[in-house]
Amino acid sequence: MSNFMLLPDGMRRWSQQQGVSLQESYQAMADKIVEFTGWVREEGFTNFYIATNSAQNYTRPESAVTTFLGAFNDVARRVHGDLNFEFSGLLDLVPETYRTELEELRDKSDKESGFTLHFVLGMSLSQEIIGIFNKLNGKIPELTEDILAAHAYVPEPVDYVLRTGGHVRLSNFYPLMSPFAELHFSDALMPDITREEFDAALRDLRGRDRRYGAYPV
Ligand code: GPP
Ligand code: MG
Repeated sequence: MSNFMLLPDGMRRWSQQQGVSLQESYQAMADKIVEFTGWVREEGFTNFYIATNSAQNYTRPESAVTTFLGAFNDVARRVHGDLNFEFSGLLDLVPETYRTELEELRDKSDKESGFTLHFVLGMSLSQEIIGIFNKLNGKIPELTEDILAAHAYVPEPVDYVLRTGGHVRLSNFYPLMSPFAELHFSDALMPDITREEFDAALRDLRGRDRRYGAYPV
C-alpha cells in the first residue's frame, strides 16, 4: 500500500498569467485534478490525498473561499462514481452546503474500488492536535499513537507529497502521522502540470534512499 499527497497551488498566479478569472483558473485546476487522479491511480497508489485548503485559507475574501470550495466539490462530483471518496479536516470551517454535498458524494462513492481519493479540508497541525485532545480529554487514560492515528486528518503515513506552484514550504499542510514523507516541489502552477512533470517528480521521489531514521543497511 502506498499513499500520495498533492498540494495544488498557483491558481491565483495562473489566473493573472492567463488573464482569466479566479473562477476559470480553479476550473482549470479541477480539470487537471481529475486527470491527475487517473495518473496517481495508474501508478498503483492506494490512497490519494489532496490538501484542498488550510485553516488560514478561510481568511481570504468570501468569494475566493467559495471559488476554491466549489472547484473541489466539482472534482468530487465528477470522480466519485469510479472510486472511494473520503474527506476529513477542520470541518467546522466548511460551510454546510459544501459539507453536505461532500457527505452525499462520499456515501454514494464506490467503496469497493480499491482506490481512495481523500480531501483534507482546513488543514492545521496545531488545530488538529487541539481537536483530538479536546475530543478525548477525560475519556481515555492516555494518548497512544494508535489513538492519534485513528483521529488524525490523514490516518496512515503518506509516502510522497508533491506541491505545485514553486513555493518550498508546507503552509500547514503537514500530515500528522507521516514523519518520513518524501517531499517534492514542482515549479509548475497546478493547471499547467503535465504527465511528464508528474513522471519526473515520481522518478525523483521513488529514487530516494528512505531510511526512516535508521542507519543504511
Ligand atoms: C491555491 O492557489 C490555493 C488553494 C486552493 C488553497 C490550498 C493551497 C495549497 C497549497 C494546497 P492560490 O490561490 O494560493 O494561488 P497562488 O499560489 O498563485 O497565490
Ligand atoms: Mg498559493
